[in-house]
Amino acid sequence: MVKPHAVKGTPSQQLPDRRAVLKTGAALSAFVGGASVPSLSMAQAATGLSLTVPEWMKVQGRGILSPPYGVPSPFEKDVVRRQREVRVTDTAATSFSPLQNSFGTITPNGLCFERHHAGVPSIDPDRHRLVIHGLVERPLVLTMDELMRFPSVSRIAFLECSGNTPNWKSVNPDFGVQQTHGLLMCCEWTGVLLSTLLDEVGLGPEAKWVLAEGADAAAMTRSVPIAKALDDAMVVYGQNGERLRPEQGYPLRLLLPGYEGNMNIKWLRRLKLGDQPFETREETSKYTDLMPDGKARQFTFVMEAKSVITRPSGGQRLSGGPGFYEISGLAWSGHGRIDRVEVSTDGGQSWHEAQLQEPILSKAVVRFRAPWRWDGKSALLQSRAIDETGYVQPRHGELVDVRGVNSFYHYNAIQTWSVNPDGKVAIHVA
Ligand SMILES: Nc1nc2c(c(=O)[nH]1)N[C@H]1C(S)=C(S)[C@@H](COP(=O)(O)O)O[C@H]1N2
Ligand SMILES: [Mo]
Repeated sequence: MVKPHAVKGTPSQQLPDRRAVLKTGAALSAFVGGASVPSLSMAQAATGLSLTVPEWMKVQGRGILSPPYGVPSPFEKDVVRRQREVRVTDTAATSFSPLQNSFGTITPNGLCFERHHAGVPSIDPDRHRLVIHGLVERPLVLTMDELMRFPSVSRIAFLECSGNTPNWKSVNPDFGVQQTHGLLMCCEWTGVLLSTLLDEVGLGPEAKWVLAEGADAAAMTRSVPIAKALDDAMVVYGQNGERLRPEQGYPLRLLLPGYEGNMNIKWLRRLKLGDQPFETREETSKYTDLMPDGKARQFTFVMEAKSVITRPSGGQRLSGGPGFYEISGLAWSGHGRIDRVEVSTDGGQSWHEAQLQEPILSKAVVRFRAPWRWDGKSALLQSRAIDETGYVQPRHGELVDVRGVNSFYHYNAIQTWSVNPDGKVAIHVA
């Protein structure tokens, strides 16, 4: 029984037809409508085995406040951030979010990826200050308490390091989605619109760029065009309903929705208005893309549309043999909303529109899902995102044709996972 494909934005609420669930091998198409689950668990339930009373039903559970700040079940101990290779230093280092274990769209605070150039400073919020100066009428020094008195806003936005997915020249056959795409997070951020603060200080007529500086030992700085500063830039102190985590910039960070991660200065202490970009430090001038003709693309701030299947993905296994599996993943665009996501199980020869989970927010991660009946043969799983500007996520060859292979940043091509007949899923090495 094949049910009509659910329309975009509507989570499937149809329960599988019981006989359709148990029916195997009858699917004509690789993509099935509605949903079904493997029959094994039902068979077990039928034997009554799963009705024995487990030990945890025979004793009282642990009490409240143990611990006062909750942590995941110990059975989830492997769902953690990881590094990709052992670094020489762990203060100038990177950790990756376990996207393979993610559900929905929000990254839990303890799993947000980390990118630090000089470690996580330990900042006393009472002694932290935000200075706004340069081409302004009334320079300002704000305490955190003062800053938090300004009108606030909350928005959900993704943040992706422009070094995410280093697939320009080759892929590492051992990488799963945590290693290939884990420099990505999506949080609900709360803070003050930068335009509100700039209104308070009064912008000088010459002000065209804003220098943002962090209070870490790297004193990381980036320059932000004034149009972005006046549009949707925020200085944020809240992350998913609590104060920012130290790793994410406690007590204050710059948030530039859709812009490359690096410009979202953490531990923000200074904003200086000027009439040109302030790029001075070597670290920031590196954020360019070297093109085949030897020229470098500069000011490539906006992260273009991208998507990846998180389940099934490299390192996972289709453990139930041939049958129904849900393909699920994430899509995002720094240019706005995701318009649609298409999924292929034959390496891009044919595409099927995936369901998008609402809400579909501008510059936020979207969860897509597509039902799939695996026939037990080799398959190549891909997803491609199309954003509201009409931009289509490119194939690797299309991207490389334009950009060459000398870039390091801004790789956003389609990712391929291969499924072997034994059920093992791995990165596809072309
Ligand atoms: N002050 C400061 N801000 C910083 C960095 C840093 O090292 N110091 N790293 C940048 C980089 S390269 C990225 S990708 C993001 C990472 O943010 P996260 O650590 O919250 O994931 O922060 C950016 N802001
Ligand atoms: Mo980054």
